[in-house]
Amino acid sequence: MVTAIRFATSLLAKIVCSGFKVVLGLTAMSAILMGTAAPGFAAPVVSTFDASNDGWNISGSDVGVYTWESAGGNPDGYIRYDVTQDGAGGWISAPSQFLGNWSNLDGVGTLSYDHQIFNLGAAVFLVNVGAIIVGADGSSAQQIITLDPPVVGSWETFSMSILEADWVITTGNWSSLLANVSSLSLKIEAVGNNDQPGDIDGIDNVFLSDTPLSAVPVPATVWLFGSGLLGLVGMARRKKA
Ligand SMILES: [Ca+2]
Ligand SMILES: [Ca+2]
Repeated sequence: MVTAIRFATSLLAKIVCSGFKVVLGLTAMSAILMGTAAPGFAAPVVSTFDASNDGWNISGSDVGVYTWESAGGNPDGYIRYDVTQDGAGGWISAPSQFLGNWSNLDGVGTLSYDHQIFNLGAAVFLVNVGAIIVGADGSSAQQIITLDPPVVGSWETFSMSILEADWVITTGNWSSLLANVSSLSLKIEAVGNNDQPGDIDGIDNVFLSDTPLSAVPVPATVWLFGSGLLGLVGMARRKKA
């Protein structure tokens, strides 16, 4: 009897041990498989600027003053740029949490932000906003949205699909750009002023999502759509739910 129990215990130990080896083997194999796949972008990421500038680069050699404001945004904190005169800059640059491998956002992702023109300034000849992305390989793409006529004094949301057809590739290649995005810049200075006294602008609620534009869930406090069509999509979704 004792021998039988010893045998059964030993057999059980062997089975557990070999099962453990199989588990170990599978774990090692999946680790190898996972190791070969490039890590995707952990979307969504958002900057509300409510507690700080959230690591965005708002310095620069421009003719104007960048500040983080704790109130007056959409809501609360935001980034503000008071342009004394047109300069070479007028862009703010994203911190590392917005950068990296965007390949999994290709064709499905959405980049959006809120912008307000507080003051147009003098001699207005062009008003636009938009984004530039640059890859570690030197590839770059931009999407510029012309505002005609511009809305002054209220927050507007601008949303861009991460879709090659929507961007102008200025250098290199879309796929290799997305494989390692090393820089994302948003145009905060919206108004061309022909070197006359400049515009005053703000940016709030930068949002990078892995969800298509038409399916982005919309917290009402963050998303005040500039587009009536998008507003209708949002309403349709709420009705269904
Ligand atoms: Ca805010
Ligand atoms: Ca300007």
